[in-house]
Amino acid sequence: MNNYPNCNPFFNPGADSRASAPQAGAALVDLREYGDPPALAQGVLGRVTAAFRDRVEVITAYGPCQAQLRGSALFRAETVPVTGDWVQLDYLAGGQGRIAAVLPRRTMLSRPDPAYGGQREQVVAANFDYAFLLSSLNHDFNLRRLERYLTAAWQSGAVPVVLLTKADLGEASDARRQAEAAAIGAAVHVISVRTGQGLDALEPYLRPGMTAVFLGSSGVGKSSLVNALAGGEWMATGAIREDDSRGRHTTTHRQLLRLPSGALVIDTPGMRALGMWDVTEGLDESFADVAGLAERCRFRNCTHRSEPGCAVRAALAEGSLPQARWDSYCKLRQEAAYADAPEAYLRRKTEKNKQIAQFNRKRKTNR
Ligand SMILES: Nc1nc2c(ncn2[C@@H]2O[C@H](COP(=O)(O)OP(=O)(O)O)[C@@H](O)[C@H]2O)c(=O)[nH]1
Ligand SMILES: [Mg+2]
Ligand SMILES: [Zn+2]
Repeated sequence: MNNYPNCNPFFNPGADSRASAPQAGAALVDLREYGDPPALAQGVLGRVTAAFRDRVEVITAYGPCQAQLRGSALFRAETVPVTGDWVQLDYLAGGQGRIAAVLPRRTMLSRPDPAYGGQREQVVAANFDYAFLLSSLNHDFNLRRLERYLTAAWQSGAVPVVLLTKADLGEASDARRQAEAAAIGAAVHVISVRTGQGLDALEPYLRPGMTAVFLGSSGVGKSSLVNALAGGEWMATGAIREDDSRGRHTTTHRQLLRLPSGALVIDTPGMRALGMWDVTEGLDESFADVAGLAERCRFRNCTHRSEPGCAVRAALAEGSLPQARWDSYCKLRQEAAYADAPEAYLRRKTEKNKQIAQFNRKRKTNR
């Protein structure tokens, strides 16, 4: 669908395309079919359908094309275009486009870049309306991971939708109940690409011009679902090694496709780990139950450890807040603190360790 030949975006069969910048005649493509195109004062507008290290594939009003990144983007001095981005293209003599600017993103999902030891941001995809969070119902199902994805999805600005996949392989009601409890405010659907179960329920999200990004571990069935919705083998899928429920990494880049319904979907390779950036805001949404409890503590700055009138500890004691969910919240909260301000976090931590060491020394000498 999007495997375009290397072609000139501004190609105008009537003009000498090497001599002059585009005077492209009739537009071939209505970009509204590719989302919600922003206005552009100059240059040619395009949406990135696939992103690679040094170039992108773009759809423009004059058809699909390849475009190079500017040198400064390669060295990450400026925004690196990702799949789903709207970009302004310049014409390069020789029949290639070049990215002049990445337009402001409406939504985006980012994580600490594993290639830079987590010190830099890696944007996974941009300008999507829905984040489909896929989790398979075989041994892959992991509530803690789902909580992570939910938090990042809320943070992205899009609407998360949880899809429990491979319903044909097992009983779904337990996982569904757990997912619904964790995914407050997000819809949960149980689906199977094998049997077609639950696919109808996705129609309301897949309206013309809407973009959905597919997220989840490798092997959960993202590409299979994209293919089922697209009605063809557009994305490669992998046989799964059932012993450890890990799929092979068959999807190697992020690809935006247009479905027959008119919706856009972005397929992504599985991510081994979804780190966290600046997620405090997303946390309070994905853990709305915990945040709500904390508001009812007697003390505003309650640490939920030993204060009287602590609503969190009360809920833990009576079991209405599961201990595992609380632990998970505390862990993500700690990571969020680190992501928001790593230096301050490390300073606090070192400070605390010093205090503990001092305390232990004192205890020893007092004995
Ligand atoms: N039984 C069953 N297997 C599925 C289903 N969806 C995908 N699979 C299989 O799971 C494996 C991984 O699928 P793939 O789409 O490549 O996963 P991705 O890595 O998330 O893109 C493939 O062998 C698929 O055939 C499903 O609904 N039921
Ligand atoms: Mg895949
Ligand atoms: Zn409290």
